[in-house]
Amino acid sequence: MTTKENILVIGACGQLGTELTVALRNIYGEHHVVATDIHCADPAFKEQGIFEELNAMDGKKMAELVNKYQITQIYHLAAMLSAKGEQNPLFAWKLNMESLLNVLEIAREKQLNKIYFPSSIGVFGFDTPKQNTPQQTIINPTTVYGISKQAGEHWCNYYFDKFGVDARCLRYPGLISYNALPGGGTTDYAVDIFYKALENNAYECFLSEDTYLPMMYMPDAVKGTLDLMHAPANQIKTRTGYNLAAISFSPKEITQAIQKHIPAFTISYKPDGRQQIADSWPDSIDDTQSRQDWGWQHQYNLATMVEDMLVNLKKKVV
Ligand code: AKB
Repeated sequence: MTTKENILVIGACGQLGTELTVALRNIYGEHHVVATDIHCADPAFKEQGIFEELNAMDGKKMAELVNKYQITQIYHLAAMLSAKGEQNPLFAWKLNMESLLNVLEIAREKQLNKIYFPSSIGVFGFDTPKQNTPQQTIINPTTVYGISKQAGEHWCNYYFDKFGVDARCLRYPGLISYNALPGGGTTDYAVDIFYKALENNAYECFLSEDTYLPMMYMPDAVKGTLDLMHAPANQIKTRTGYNLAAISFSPKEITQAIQKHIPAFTISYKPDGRQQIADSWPDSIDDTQSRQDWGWQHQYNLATMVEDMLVNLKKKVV
């Protein structure tokens, strides 16, 4: 791939950003990818390429960085997730919306080539069909996070329609990875469980045993994001959010999959406020449109994801 593009990643030190930034640097070259975040817990990450501190609500600094590095594309990953957002709803709304509007305005003014905005299964609510949730359906989110993602999808669509901004968007399920931790989501249990399985052989889960949720292993999420962003514009038929699916499982099922590798592992259940959020989300997602429009295919199933997580986490925590 040629390197005419210069890419700004906002929220680069988060769970997805950490891995997407590495993948983007591999494709475009380290001098063409500018990682930004409000703070970065891992000093080594800052050393791996260009890093700038950026509060995503600071539109002036964002514009300065776009000028400084002649940015042509923005991946806007900064957001407050579902569970944390419920603890501070007004700030979650402010952060999630102001940051996106900064990105969209800069994309319009400076005629950027493309922008990427991550949406989520959090847009769905209690009256959405729970099994194989279609792309176009009843969307009545129950969390501030979900409301901000639904509004964000529509802002992307608006900027595409009115100003021709090439904004692209995926509705991620819960993401599972071993490099960086998620922060403040409802699906976070599916990452925590691996750490506790390796550290203590026991995990207390904040969701009930039969709570099914759509999930995805990080290599698939990175691949899906890049496939969408690299697809020719005429293949992108949806400018709100594309459904994206891979695996669907319950805490009980992931426990059984982990027990194949760690037979002594046990789980107990103590549902908290996150149970209500999980209950409002789909069990599984129909992503036919992504598969048809731009060729989406996932690679990891529950068994292969669990095996790969354990192999890689063992190197980190044991
Ligand atoms: C969360 O749980 O809030 C996120 C999401 C599904 O968007 N992981």
